[in-house]
Amino acid sequence: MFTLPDLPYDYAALEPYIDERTMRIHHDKHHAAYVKNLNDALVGNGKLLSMPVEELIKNLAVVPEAARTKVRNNGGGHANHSLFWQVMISPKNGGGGQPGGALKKAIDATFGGFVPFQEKFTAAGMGRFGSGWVWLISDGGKLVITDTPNQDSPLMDGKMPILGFDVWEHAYYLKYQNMRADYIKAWWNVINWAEVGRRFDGAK
Ligand code: MN3
Repeated sequence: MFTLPDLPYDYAALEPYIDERTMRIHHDKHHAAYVKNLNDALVGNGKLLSMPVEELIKNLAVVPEAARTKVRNNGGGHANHSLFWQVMISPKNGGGGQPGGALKKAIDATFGGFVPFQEKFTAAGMGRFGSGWVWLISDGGKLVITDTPNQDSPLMDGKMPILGFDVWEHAYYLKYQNMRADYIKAWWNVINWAEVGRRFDGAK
């Protein structure tokens, strides 16, 4: 059985950038529904129900065909949100700013600095039509910005996401309505670069 992980911080921890009500609905309703639907899709399949969700969505071919689309969407939703909560943190506890260490060096080398990286990532977020995610991927230590529709994950293509950004309307509509650009701008203040850096170091 898959289980909904607790948020690693209080629902209001990301205020004023991401509001408490959005976090409650996003975690307790949306993420919880992905977990429930994933369990329902695999009911009776003890082997797949006991896999880490990241391993499951890396290996969708092992899922019975009748359940595969449900597992793709809901397993992706479970994995993506589990990552999303981890790569954010309250500005009071170090959220925002810029990365350091090896990740900073890689961003500078790949994108020519943090600001050009930010611009490119923001453009990907604005350009993602409809629901989806923007990703920073470590492809054998090489950084790539990409985006996916729906709840698809780079893991489904064998790529390792180190930062994920939810641009579904449910992630921002209560506070920002149609203004996705304002949500993206706010989100930079709550990124947990220490965690993203750990994931970059671990992916190499
Ligand atoms: Mn979401």
